[in-house]
Amino acid sequence: MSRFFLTAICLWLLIGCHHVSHSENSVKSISEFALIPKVNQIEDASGSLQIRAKLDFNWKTNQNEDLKNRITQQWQQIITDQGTDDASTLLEIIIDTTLDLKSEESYHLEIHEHGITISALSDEGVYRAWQTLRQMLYLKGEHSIGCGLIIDFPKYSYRGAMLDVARHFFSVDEVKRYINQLAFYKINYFHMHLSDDQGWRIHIDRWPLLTEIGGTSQVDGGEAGFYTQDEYQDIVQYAAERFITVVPEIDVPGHTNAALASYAELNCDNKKRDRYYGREVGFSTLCVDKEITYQFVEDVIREISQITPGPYFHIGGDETHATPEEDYIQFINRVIPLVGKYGKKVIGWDEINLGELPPDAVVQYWANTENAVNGVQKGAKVLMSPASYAYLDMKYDSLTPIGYHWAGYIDTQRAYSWTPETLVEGVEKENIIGIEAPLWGETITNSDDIEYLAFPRLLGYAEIGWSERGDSRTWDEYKKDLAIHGKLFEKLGIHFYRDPKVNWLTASD
Ligand code: TNX
Repeated sequence: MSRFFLTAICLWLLIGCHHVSHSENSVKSISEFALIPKVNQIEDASGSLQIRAKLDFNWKTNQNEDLKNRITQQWQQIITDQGTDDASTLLEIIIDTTLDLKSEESYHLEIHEHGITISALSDEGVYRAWQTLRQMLYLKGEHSIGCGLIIDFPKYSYRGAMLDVARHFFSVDEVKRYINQLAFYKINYFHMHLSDDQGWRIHIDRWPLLTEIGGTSQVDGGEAGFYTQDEYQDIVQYAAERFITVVPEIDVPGHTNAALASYAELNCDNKKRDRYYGREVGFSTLCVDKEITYQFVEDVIREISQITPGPYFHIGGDETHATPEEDYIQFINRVIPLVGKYGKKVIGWDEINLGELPPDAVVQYWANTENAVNGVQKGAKVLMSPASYAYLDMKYDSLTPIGYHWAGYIDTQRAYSWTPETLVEGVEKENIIGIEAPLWGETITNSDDIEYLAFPRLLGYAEIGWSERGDSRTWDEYKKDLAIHGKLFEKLGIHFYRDPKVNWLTASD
């Protein structure tokens, strides 16, 4: 009798298990998810987890109320099906500084049958893990996700995107929209090109005409603008909530017509320049022999540094065709220490290698390999932004309606097909802090334009910067995952370029 009973239980269990595993066939195992950037380690386990609209948070230590609320809100935006019962999904957060993880951004994300556990050294790791999980929630299809463990960490600590708000002004909301999109792909630095010949975009208390005059122009005219310091701080804060660090750039000594149009005394001949609405650059320079030039630069660096929590200040330094080389070196050598004086590390375009570089300087490589190598030899680090691979303002092909092609066409495949540490001989992995994708603004005027040029190429840069994939992931493999992100772009309302090399899926697929 009892034997019969046992057999019955066993049978029931067997059938039950069978039933579970049968329904699991349609549940995606975690290794099947099209995660971009590709996670570094992933292991499937048996079983699956039901995903419910209701979230049961268990934040073990140092609960970050703001982050918790945002995760809850975004969860509920994605999982709208309330179901009929009152069940919830458990999300457990463990922040433990003694965990054996490689960086603050590293995390473990475990899906088990009773819930989801994220462990990290800090909120930053939790946030990166949340982006992975967010992608899984969007892509899961079914109500369940297969069990398993993801162990993830960044290859490079700097994965940036630059937006040029000087050639065309972008509103605070447009900037935030882009920052929000960057966060989804684990970009962690946002570089703002805040001044150029065509416009000066941040208010400086000591030099108010910079924005009163210099803030009114942009390429081809139209309504330009600038950020008050409060607005800039609002952007910085918005980025910080997404664990993105803002890097402000004031481009000197060239690319300064907007400043030279605002203050006569910054010009060697004491004559104000006209405002500039064109595209060609390389004609302007601050007057390097005047003391007031350095007062000006110091005021600007001080005021912006005081409202910038991040470690970097970018001094531009590119294309100074109107500044004789000797003058340029003299200028750079006076300005670099000012950045240190206000507690920041200096970044400059690769031309700044001509100056004396402190050990924490960063040279942003964009075109000239000699400059980058020379920077390395002087002990600086390199930020990789090779124009012919990583410039988001390059056209995809000859039909792209906006953008330039002076560095060649960059389609989605080309944007993905380079490796920072093998690109320039003499610039090795240990010299590189990471990569950045600049988006210059001469030809773009609104969020649609930004997104059309950034998406889908940005995902490739995000992956190159984040994933320790070596050469193991080919374009053919990557493009399959990318195709699936077409669905996400649609859901998120991202106006992207449907590169014909990719078989895009749509939201209804
Ligand atoms: C070069 S890249 C520039 C920018 C232009 C860009 C257009 C660099 C450091 N300077 O001033 O906007 O080309 O692609």
